[in-house]
Amino acid sequence: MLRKDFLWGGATAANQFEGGFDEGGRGLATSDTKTNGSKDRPRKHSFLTPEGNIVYLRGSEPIPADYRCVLDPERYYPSHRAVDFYHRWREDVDLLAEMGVNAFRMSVSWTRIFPNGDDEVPNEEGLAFYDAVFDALLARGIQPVVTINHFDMPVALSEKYDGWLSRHTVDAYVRLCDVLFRRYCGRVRHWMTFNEINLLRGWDTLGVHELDDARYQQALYHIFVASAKAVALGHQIDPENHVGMMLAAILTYAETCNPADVALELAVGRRLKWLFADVQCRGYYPSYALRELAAKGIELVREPGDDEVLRAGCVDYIGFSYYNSGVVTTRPDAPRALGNGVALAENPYLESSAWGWPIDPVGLRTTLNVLWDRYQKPLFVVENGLGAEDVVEEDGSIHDEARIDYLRRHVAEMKKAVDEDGVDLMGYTPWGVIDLVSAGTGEMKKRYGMVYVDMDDEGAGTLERRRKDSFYWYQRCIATSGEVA
Ligand code: BGP
Repeated sequence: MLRKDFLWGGATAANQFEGGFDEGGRGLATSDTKTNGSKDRPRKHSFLTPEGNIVYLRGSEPIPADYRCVLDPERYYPSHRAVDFYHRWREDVDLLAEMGVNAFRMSVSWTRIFPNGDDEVPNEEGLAFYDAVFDALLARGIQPVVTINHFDMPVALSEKYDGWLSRHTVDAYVRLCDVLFRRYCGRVRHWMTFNEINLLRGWDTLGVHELDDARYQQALYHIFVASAKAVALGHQIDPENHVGMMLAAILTYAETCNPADVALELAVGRRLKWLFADVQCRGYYPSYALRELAAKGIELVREPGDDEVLRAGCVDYIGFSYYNSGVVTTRPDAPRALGNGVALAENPYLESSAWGWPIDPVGLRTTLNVLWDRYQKPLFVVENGLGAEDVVEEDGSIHDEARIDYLRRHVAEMKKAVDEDGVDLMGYTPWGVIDLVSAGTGEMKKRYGMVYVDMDDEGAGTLERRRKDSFYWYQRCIATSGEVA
């Protein structure tokens, strides 16, 4: 049986959902300089070169230190209006309430609260916006579940301090947390420090120029320290706070029982996810990671007391996203399959979404078991769902059978993990419950929602909200505690 206080909800992120990018005193974030794209056309950031030209680079490319952020008036940047939650939150909260959820996962926009990331005083207008949203949710019996940092950062911190490469950013982040924990004390009880901490790999999420492996490892170390400090602070300010981590839980299978495939799967798993969960759940770097750093000749710059900080900042729970699994193989010519954050080898036993992500509901049950066995911490599925195109019928209805099928099968496996395997599961918040901009491609047509938003890939549309068939399915799913699955 699911817990009595099981959280049924939906998940979003500010840079994909909120909009109002230059309103209410908000400052520029790295996500604001990211264009839209498609499956075959990657999203890029616009920069101004010292010669005064605008150039476009992917967040994963090393960005020269003397490039400045710039907005190109000719281009469409999806984060600027996103789906306009900033102005439509009342209607959206009503829709969530009608759906029957008791939790709503959203992130705060750092630059709405500290426009430069580290201003002397927080921006009252930004804080008041989240006051209003949280109060409206709570009035409808919906608990806010807040991701403190989801895939963006203040441009000012990147330009002045090289983002997470600097210890200054740790202090700025902890100050943000301090303001959030105090202001929303008693109203927000569930927090996550960093979204998909194992996928923070480019300029947009790290703010680091000239990124290479050594600089990445240092930035990551700072993020671990910042997260640990946030956990301890959250507990100190309100012992009722649950402060969790958020992992892209990419389940990997070895392609064959060839010991070389199995050994490679172990190594890939460590690099892809275990390092991040090990540090955040156990409070120290695992030996395999220390050996790897030493072998590469990377020496992390640490401050006295950091070890204690990491140990004292173990997370209360593991929030994770689960969309697909992937296959690891030593065969160099194995065909690749796309997936959340990383492309691995194809799995002939699975079908894929229209965006090429393998669909593996049983893998969710496996993932829950593996995480539970390894850490014995409460788990929270904070993202799951099918990115698919929707067709609006003439009468306005949307028959998203494939999405219902995906969700139904995943909920069924999730329940088995609880009922038959004894996993401790806190809740389920499927991704993009109200349609929002895709993080990977910046498209609007890659939809996850149960509520349709009338907007296309270039930002045109009325933004009107419409209930899909999955809306009514999820309503029944929640009402029956997942039985309709
Ligand atoms: C995760 C992110 C989300 C989200 C989701 C779906 O990686 O936490 O922000 O967008 O994946 O990915 P996409 O939007 O690329 O389909």
